[in-house]
Amino acid sequence: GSRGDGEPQLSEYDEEQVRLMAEMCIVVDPQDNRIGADSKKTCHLMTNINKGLLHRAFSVFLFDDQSRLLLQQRASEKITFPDMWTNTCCSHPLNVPDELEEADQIGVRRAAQRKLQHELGIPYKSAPLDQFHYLTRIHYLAPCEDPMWGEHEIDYILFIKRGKAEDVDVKVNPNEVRDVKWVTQDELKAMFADKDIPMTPWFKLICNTFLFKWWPHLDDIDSQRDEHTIHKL
Ligand code: DMA
Ligand code: MN
Repeated sequence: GSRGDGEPQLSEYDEEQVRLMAEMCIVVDPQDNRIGADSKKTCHLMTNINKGLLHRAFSVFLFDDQSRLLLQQRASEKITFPDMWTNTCCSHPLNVPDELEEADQIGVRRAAQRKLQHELGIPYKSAPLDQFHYLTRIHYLAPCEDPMWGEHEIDYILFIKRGKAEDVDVKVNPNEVRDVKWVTQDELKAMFADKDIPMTPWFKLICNTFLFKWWPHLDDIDSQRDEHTIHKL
């Protein structure tokens, strides 16, 4: 909640998640040009989003050898979108030299590797930088259930296909992730049809536009790439 003076009270939230609110995100214009940096907290407050503040993000979709997608349920500790089901891993490249590098989306790939490890315990060697397939970017805005918080991002979509599900060494960080689940296309559609299963807004948008069009092409996924367009969803 807020004290009523516009400055949100973070003390009611999980201490570790509050600490992460100090991370510095990359602020961009609608063409994804870097125009500055601001804290994760500042970037996710709807008061700032409503004034146009926009930041860079990524969404990883990790598949096994049977083309099943790994989903996660966000931890109850998350300040934004707690307990919702979503794609494998999402976060932000940070305003540090390694993650600002734009050639071949290398900064975003490094951030994806870092967060797969942090949220799901997937070792760096199991997610090599050159095995992420960058597909396209989406631009979306979505408030949280608590309307103080929200997302307004240019989101880089990354696909990565691994081997057997049992060999993808998932060890969840319980402060980030409550549950995980491997799903086929039909199983994901069934989850969507169940109104009692909460899904994040960006995952819904990607499912309703591109995901089921891309999924049959996993073994030739670069054929689906649209690297220049920023899709306004
Ligand atoms: C933010 O994800 C990124 C997208 C694409 C919504 P997040 O809230 O899971 O970020 P973090 O894990 O850094 O809190
Ligand atoms: Mn964000």
